[in-house]
Amino acid sequence: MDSDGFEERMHELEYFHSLRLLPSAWVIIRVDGRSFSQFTKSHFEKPFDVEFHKLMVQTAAALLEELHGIYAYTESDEISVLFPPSWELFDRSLEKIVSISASIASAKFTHASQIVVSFDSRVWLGVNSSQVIDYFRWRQADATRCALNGWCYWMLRKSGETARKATKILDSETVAFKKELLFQNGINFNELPAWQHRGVGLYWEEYQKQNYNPIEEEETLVTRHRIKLQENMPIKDEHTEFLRRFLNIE
Ligand SMILES: Nc1nc2c(ncn2[C@@H]2O[C@H](COP(=O)(O)OP(=O)(O)OP(=O)(O)O)[C@@H](O)[C@H]2O)c(=O)[nH]1
Ligand SMILES: [Mg+2]
Repeated sequence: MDSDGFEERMHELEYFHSLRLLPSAWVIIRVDGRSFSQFTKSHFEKPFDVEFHKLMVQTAAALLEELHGIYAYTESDEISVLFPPSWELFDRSLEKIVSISASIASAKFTHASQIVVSFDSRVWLGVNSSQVIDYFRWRQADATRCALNGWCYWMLRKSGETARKATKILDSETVAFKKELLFQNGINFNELPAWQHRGVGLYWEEYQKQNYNPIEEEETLVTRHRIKLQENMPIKDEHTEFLRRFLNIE
């Protein structure tokens, strides 16, 4: 069959399959729920639902575990997972990384919620650790912006505004106006649960476990790893300090 190079010509048209992530770059995969503004409307509390948040945390943990990430951050319907420059999973094949991360997220969320959902996925590359810090500061700022807009949007809708009018008001108003709007309606934005406006982080921590050794007939202490959830994310300089612990392997 392959005598005329047919097989080879067909493979050549899998044009992107040989594409690899830049060697030695930091890698972040970001998955994002597809059309979640529609699907969450009928299944979850607006603008935020703690059950939805827990599903996102479970999905982030699955990605961290299965892809061997070092840190994950989730806010709203998105999850970012960080990998060190030495990460070599799937031989750094772009197609594999993007498609498998999207399928892990879709499968995990669907299985945990019993609602069929899908996630898209993309790759971000950073040439040094300060770009990685910038990346997570950027996503945290996005969390704050989305939380403020989400709270205001539903406040305006409840007070009788149409979807179009509420969106128009939010597009043109300042942060101060939006915070004041919430305040006048009994909500202090800065006192909302931190996961809503700062997102949450997940990382590996070491712990000691008692282990019985039947040959030696004695108890020994062994070191294991488990995922730790950072519910109360630091901000500004403290956020940078917090992130540095994952970046000292460069
Ligand atoms: N009800 C509810 N919705 C949420 C919650 N967290 C996130 N969302 C929704 O998820 C949406 C995420 O925004 P986008 O990713 O920009 O919107 P999308 O509809 O998923 O669009 P695409 O990602 O482009 O497919 C928000 O606008 C919210 O509507 C939550 O806790 N409760
Ligand atoms: Mg989305």
